[in-house]
Amino acid sequence: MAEVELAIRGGVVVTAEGMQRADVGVSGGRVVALAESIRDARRIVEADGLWVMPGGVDSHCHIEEPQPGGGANEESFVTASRSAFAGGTTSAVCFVPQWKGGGLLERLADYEARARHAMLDHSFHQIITDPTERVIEEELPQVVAKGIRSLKVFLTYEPLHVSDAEYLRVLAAARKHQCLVTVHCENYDAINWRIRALLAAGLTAPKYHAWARPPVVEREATHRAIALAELLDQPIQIFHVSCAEAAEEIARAQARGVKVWGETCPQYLTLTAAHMDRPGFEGAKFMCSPAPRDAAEHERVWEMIRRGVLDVVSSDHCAFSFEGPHGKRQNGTERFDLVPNGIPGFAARLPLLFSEGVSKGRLTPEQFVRLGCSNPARMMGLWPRKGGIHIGADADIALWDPARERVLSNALMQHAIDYTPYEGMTVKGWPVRVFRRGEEVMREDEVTAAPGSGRFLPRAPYPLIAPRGVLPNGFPAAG
Ligand code: DUC
Ligand code: ZN
Ligand code: ZN
Repeated sequence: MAEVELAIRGGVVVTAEGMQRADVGVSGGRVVALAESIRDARRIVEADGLWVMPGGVDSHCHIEEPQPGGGANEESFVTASRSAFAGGTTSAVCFVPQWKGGGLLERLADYEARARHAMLDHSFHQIITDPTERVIEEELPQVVAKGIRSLKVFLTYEPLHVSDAEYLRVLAAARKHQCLVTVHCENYDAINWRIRALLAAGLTAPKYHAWARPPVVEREATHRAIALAELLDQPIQIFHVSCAEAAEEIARAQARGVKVWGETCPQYLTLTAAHMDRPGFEGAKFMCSPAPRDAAEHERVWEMIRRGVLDVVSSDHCAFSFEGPHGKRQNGTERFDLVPNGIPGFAARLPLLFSEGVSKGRLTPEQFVRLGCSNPARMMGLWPRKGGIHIGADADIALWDPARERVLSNALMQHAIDYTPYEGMTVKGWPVRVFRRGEEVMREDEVTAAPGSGRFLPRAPYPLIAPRGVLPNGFPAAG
């Protein structure tokens, strides 16, 4: 075998398909050899006792997302990249916003400029909040031509949510342009009705966030999102499923052959509504949507993962510091409904999934790789380049010590945010070295990648998101 640039030797290679003792040879940023022994290498990394796993793919994270009032999320592409590498993730798909009344292209140009500073490889979802004629007919084709193949719609949130008519319009456009549609499923009117009633009763503390959006509002919206996608024969992914009753809607549709997939996040496996009931305003640190449920629900969500109904675990990293003018207190502390939704979770995602999943016996190592690396890559059209360790793949590799125990702290997260909701939790299993396209970017918590070294990942049409060709009465509704 010709000399390789880098050999990772002596580890156990873990992929979605299995585990094997093998050396990994890397040249030109790609995996070029998997063999029992690779001796001829310019650089050798010893991985005895470590698991050699694909770099994580986080297909749902909000990074430096511009805000309608000016400014952007506190997490920049540089700080987010550092945090991602610290937690074993090497690629991410994040969001280009559209604001009601505005277009797509100006926002995209701004976002592209921000992302040029990234160290992690990245692609974009296009959020659609206002599918006007001009947006759909003139701008969307130009967005897709740039290799953006996933559209995101919100069925709740002021001012992001779309009506059913607007959602149908996005579905039809996605079908025409061969995109995936990803959906935030909660019922806007039901939540607002609950919020008004809670406020009128004087129930304003952070814990009432969960009371305003119980599982039924998620189940209803999940059912509706699937039914309308089925009407138009458009593949969709349901984002951040928090509870079994919403997942059951997905399972039923999957059993009918509908192309619908479900994602969940570590917060729905570890955090509970009780966290939002901490004294004072502390509960705001755990406030995200859908709301965290309870320990029994965590086990039901694990069961949905094991059944394959939920097949991606993303972070939904959407970070606001606790203190400061852009943080959780930006609209005061007196009303739960004015607190910005979202929690930081980039670095914690894979360690929590590994620890709660593999170390506690809920998942095999192969399942861990599927949920955190290869399935998100397949779902987003990044496979086979990302998400696996096979000949020709980008050499995005994380060396995990399956026995390393760590207590999660904000410093370990390496993000730009002043807290982590996982403070004090002990995890077993930790990524000790990370390579992105063959370059070592993290070693023992020290991130060494240069800002701007990340690459944009344009996506071509991929078979997973092709319509089935099954329409309720054969009438081609798209257009
Ligand atoms: N929920 C979302 O849907 N997006 C970002 C943050 C959150 O909590
Ligand atoms: Zn969402
Ligand atoms: Zn989100």
